[in-house]
Amino acid sequence: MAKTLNVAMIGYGFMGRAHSNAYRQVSQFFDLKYLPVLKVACARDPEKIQKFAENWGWESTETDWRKVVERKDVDAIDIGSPNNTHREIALAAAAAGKTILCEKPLAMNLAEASEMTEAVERAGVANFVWFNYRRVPAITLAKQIVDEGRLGRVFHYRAYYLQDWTISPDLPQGGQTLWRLDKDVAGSGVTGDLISHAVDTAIWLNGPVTKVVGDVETFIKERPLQDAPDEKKAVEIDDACQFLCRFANGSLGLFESTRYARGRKNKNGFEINGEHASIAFDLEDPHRLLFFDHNDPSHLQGWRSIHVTGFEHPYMKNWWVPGTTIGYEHTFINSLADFLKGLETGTPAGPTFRDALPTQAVCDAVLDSAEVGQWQMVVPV
Ligand code: SOE
Repeated sequence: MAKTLNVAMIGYGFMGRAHSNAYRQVSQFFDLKYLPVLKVACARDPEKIQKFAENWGWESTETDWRKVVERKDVDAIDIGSPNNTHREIALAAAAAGKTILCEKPLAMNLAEASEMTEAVERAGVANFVWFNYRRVPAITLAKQIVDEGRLGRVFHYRAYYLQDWTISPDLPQGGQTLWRLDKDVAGSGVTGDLISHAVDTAIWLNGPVTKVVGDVETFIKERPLQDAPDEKKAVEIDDACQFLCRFANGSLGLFESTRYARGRKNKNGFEINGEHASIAFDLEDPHRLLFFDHNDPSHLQGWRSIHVTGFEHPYMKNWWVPGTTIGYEHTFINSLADFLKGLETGTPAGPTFRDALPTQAVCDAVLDSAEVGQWQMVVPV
């Protein structure tokens, strides 16, 4: 018997759209007991949320998230609003006994993330963080290869996440679309927004990070406000962030992230070098996983470029026929499918709020390290 899960979507920006699309499609492509119902979409602007709801098929709208949390006909709250709202909404939703799906980064900092984690665990509500890149089939395949022990001892983990959309000094900060540049709303710059993705993937593939030493830079020191273009405000977010780290398995880590890499729109990738094999992935070529296996006969050794589109590859049997491809939006649909399967089986899909804490702890430690100019131990969580 199918069970409905009445969802409330808070926020209607980029992630509101990505999540709405997932709710609409997941039941068509995955065989699941829980069927999401697009119950209510919420944002402060009544006209914009109405238009959004009509476009995506949400049954109703609200302009106050507190009303949404109180609604008896809502089972799950999806927090897709800016980072500085995550904590308050999550605490209220947990107290109301709602299932919670939260956009990344989980919170503005580790203290908030820990409070949110305690709240969902105390309330016993299902919870999930949308670190969607785990569900790129090629990245999930990398996890399978690691779990199969094919790498042996890992020596190096290298990751980058590069964009270029904030290079212009005329780009304003704040407001509805540029809040990612305002520290009061975003918490941090590329550290929370981009490197957090790379760290989530890294911890998932290579285990906990124990210590970090990082550096950050704000290239443009002042920007106009989106809502008051004649006014300027100091920019306090990190425009670029790089750090070295140590993993608990002894491997060395190297991470780089920036919004100032001209020509790089969303270049997110990593390479892992192990004793027996190496793996490399780049989101600009999302269907391919590169794999080098030292166990191959020596005259045949070389990097294999696996086209991750076969029925034997993660998620792909739910989509089209082998060799055809899927896109960015499917990473959200795959994530939602796993989350709903977790509700069904009682084994929660990760990352739960607790699973996301180590990422938050690494991001905080990197920012602390950049401030004091020294290695920082990562708070064990
Ligand atoms: C920033 O530009 C951003 O939209 C992030 O917020 C997303 O998490 C990332 O996946 C794409 O880039």
